[in-house]
Amino acid sequence: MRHLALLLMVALWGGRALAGDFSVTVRDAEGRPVPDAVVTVYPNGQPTKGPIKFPWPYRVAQQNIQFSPFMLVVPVGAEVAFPNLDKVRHHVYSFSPGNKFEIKLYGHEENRTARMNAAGAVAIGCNIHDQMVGFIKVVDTAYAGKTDTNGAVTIQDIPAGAVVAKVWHPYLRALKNEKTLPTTSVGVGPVREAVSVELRAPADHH
Ligand SMILES: [Cu+2]
Repeated sequence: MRHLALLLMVALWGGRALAGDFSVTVRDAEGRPVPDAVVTVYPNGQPTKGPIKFPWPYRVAQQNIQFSPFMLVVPVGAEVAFPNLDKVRHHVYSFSPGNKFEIKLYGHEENRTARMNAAGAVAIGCNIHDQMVGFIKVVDTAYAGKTDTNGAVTIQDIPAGAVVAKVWHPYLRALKNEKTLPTTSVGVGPVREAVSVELRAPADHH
C-alpha cells in the first residue's frame, strides 16, 4: 500500500517540481486574529538567491492621514512608492538601520520612491502627523506574506523539504519581535499551522 501511494504521488507530480502550500493562522493570547503579521519561509534555512518579485504593489499611500497599507512586505532592493493621496502635505521618514530615508511629499505626487536596501523591519512615520505609523518588512526570501484580517496567510509553492519558518509582527513580545514556527518541513500537500503570539500595546512614539 505504501509503495502504491508513493508511486501514485510520483505519477501525479512527475514532471514538475515538488512544492507545497503553507497556511498559518496567527492569534493573540485572547484568541483574537492578528492581522499584518509577516510570515517568512526559508527553504533549507537559506535566503533566496536571485531576484524576488511579489505580486502586490510596493506602495505605501498616505490617505486620510494614515499609511495604507499599515504593513507592506517587499524584497531587499525594492523601490517603494509613497503616493500622497491627501490634500495636506506629509513628510515621511524612517530611522530604521539600513533603510533610513526622508521624503517631503506634496499632495498627489505619485512618483516619489525610497529604496529598501537591507533586510529587516522598517518603521515609518510622518514628521507632520505624529499619529501616522506604518511598517515595511524587507525580506530576503521569495516565500513571504502577511496575515489578513482573519489572521491568516498562505505561502504558496514552497519547494518540498526542510524549511525554517518565522512570524514577525512589530508588537510581538519576542526578541526582534519574531518567533520561529514549529513547522520544519513542507511537502507536496498543504501544511497548516495555528500559532498564538503575545502582543504588546503599540508604542507611544511621541
Ligand atoms: Cu503626515
